[in-house]
This record gives sequence, structure tokens and C-alpha cells, in this order.
Amino acid sequence: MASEGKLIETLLSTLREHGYRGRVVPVGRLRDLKQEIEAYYREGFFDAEFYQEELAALHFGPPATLPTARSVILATASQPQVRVTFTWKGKHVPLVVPPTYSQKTDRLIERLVADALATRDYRIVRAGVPKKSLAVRCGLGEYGRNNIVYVQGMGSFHRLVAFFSDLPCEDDNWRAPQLAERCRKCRACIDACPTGAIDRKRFLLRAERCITFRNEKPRNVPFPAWLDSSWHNCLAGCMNCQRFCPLDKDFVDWFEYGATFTDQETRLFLRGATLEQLPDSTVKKLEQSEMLEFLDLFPRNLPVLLRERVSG
Ligand code: B12
Ligand code: SF4
Ligand code: SF4
Repeated sequence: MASEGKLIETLLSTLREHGYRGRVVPVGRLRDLKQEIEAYYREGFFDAEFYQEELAALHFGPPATLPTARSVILATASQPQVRVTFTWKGKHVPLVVPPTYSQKTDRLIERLVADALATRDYRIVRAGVPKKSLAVRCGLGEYGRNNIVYVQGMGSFHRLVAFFSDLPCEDDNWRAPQLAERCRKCRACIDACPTGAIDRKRFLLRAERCITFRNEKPRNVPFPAWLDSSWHNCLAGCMNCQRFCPLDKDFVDWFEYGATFTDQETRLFLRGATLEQLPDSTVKKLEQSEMLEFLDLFPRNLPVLLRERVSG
């Protein structure tokens, strides 16, 4: 085990050298998270549609592809917001894609971790575990009142990725969920959230009220009547509870510039064109900016966002 401990140390320092942060947790710890989430479910804290769509498929033990898994490797990478521009009625309309929507860093981290462990014939497979609670319980970060995880030096602008591994791990610093100190005297995210998803009376997000849960659905699902169209502020997801958070003040102006789509391309997106119906050059643009998955969201989200920003 001493040599496995050394391997874990090397792995974590390799991640750090590349600007990432990581932790290794014994796989058995996932049982604690399962019990916790199931208890909230039994007590009626989760909306049924939300639970089925988002939580029912989470994993809490070794997967069939790696039944000998003994640990979970959790890592995270800083990510900026991305500004994507749509041309519409002669105007350039910039729209924001929040941090964490790019999977590029998952692939970079996966390669680093796989290479480090291959030196001792250990394997990894991606893990669909509850990454926030894992991150907070193992000491990688702490919760903000907005239910998002904050990591030192990254704020909430980071994307978590997890892997099951057959690498043995005994040591961990498992602890009770932590709330960031700054949140004790702050309510900025509650005030900034237009839907009441962050509740004054309970910590757990009212996820069924969260804009992100409502604007990342397939094109045939109507928006609920209570969701005011002026509340949408991103191409997908929502930035309000991060944008006004003092813990994110160093990151909130961090943007990268993504693709610019022509008037003709915007029109095709609004009409709900499928991948096969788009010109090759547009498909390439979507691929390069990692936006292929947005194609199904465009006919639903774009009309609302463009109507709010371009009159006439
Ligand atoms: C389901 C889900 C959603 C749902 C529900 C969000 C939620 N809060 O659960 C919806 C669709 C609404 C959503 C929205 C967003 N999501 Co999301 N989502 C997930 C997903 C798939 C699972 C999260 C989960 O486990 N939820 C279940 C709840 C029960 O877990 P929890 O929030 O940790 O709850 C614990 C605490 O509340 C704690 N607790 C209870 N009482 C108390 C009291 C105190 C004082 C304390 C400290 C703790 C505490 O106990 C609970 C159980 O363990 C993960 C990916 C993954 N596989 O993990 C991404 C993930 C969590 N999402 C992510 C992101 C970025 C977002 C958005 C910011 C995207 C955006 N910009 O629009 C928003 C943020 C909304 C918000 N304010 O939370 C990131 C988080 C990154 C980060 N820095 O934290 C993840 C990890 C994806 C990723 N790979 O990066 N998401
Ligand atoms: S806005 Fe304030 S209360 Fe909300 S997460 Fe940030 S520091 Fe905490
Ligand atoms: S992401 Fe938006 S809707 Fe969801 S909790 Fe934060 S501010 Fe509220």
C-alpha cells in the first residue's frame, strides 16, 4: 500500500502541475452519498420529474465495466465562460455559454490520469457519481449557498470529472459537508436568482425551479408558464447566482470568444435544422466550438433570447 500511496501523491502532483486539482477516495464512500440522497428523496425534497431525469442514473458503486474498482479519482479544471455570437436581423447578438460546458478538460485529465496509472497497470473508467457532494466531502471544495462548489483559486468556474479505478486507496479526509465561510453573512445569490430556486428556508436547491433544469431540454418540451422569458440569460443554463457572487469576483469577467454564426446559420438553427440539413462549414464550426449538443436546444432557446435582445 505504501507504493500505492506514493502513486496517488505523484498523480495528484501531476494534476496540480497542469493546473488541475484532484483527490482519490475509497469507492465505499459512495455508499454515504447514496444514503444521504435517498433520505432526501424519501423525505420529499426532490421533485419527481427532476429526480427521475437527473439523479436516478447516478452511480454509487463499481460499474460493470470495472467491477474491481476500489477508488474514485475526482479532478477539476478551471473553465471560462464562452461568448458565442449570432447574427440576427443585421445585429450581432453575443450570448453566454457558462463555464463547465466544455468537455475538453475531461479528456485532458483522463489522459493524464490514465498515463499515470498505466505505469502500474491500474485502469480507469468515467464515473457518473454525484461530483459536488464527493468534492466537498473529500476536501476538494466547499458549497456556496447557491449549492455550487467553490475551489480555492478557481471559484465556482471549474468543471469536475470523476473516474472509477482499481487503484487501492485507504486514506481520505472524509468530512461533513462544508459551507463557505463567506456565505454566512451573504445572501447575494438568493437575491440574484429570479425563480426562487435558492430558498431562504432550506439549503437544498429547489432544482425544479432552476432555469438550467428548464432550458436544457429537447425542442418538443414547452417552457413552464411561470418561467418569465426575460429571466433567460445564457444560451443554455444560467449565470445569475455565480455572476453576483463575491467568491467569483476574480473570475466573473473571464470570457473566451467562441464561434460567430451568420444570419443564414441563425435562421437554420431557429427553424430546427438537423445536423444533416446544415452546410458542412456550419457543422465544422459547431464541432470546433463543442456545440453539437446545443443543436437540439437552439430552436427552443434562441427565439426567446433573440426576441429579448433584438426588437422588431
Ligand atoms: C443534477 C444536476 C443539476 C441540476 C440540479 C442542481 C443541484 N444543485 O443538484 C440542475 C439541472 C438544476 C443543475 C444546474 C446547474 N449545474 Co449541474 N449537475 C447536476 C449533476 C448531474 C448532479 C448533481 C447532484 O448530485 N445533485 C443532487 C444534489 C442532492 O446534490 P448536492 O447539490 O450536492 O446536495 C447536497 C448538499 O445539498 C448537501 N447539503 C444538504 N443540506 C446542507 C446544508 C449545508 C449547510 C451544507 C453545507 C450542505 C448541505 O447534501 C446534499 C446531498 O449530498 C452534476 C453532475 C454530477 N454527476 O455530479 C452537475 C453539476 C453539479 N452541475 C454543475 C453546474 C456547473 C451547474 C450549473 C452552475 C450550470 C449553469 N451555469 O447553469 C447549474 C447550477 C444550479 C445550482 N445553483 O445548483 C457542475 C458543478 C460545478 C461546480 N463548480 O459546482 C456539475 C458537477 C457538472 C460538472 N461536471 O461540472 N445541475
Ligand atoms: S452569493 Fe454569497 S451566499 Fe451566495 S454563494 Fe456567493 S458568497 Fe455564498
Ligand atoms: S442557476 Fe439561475 S435559476 Fe438556477 S439557482 Fe442559480 S440563479 Fe437560480
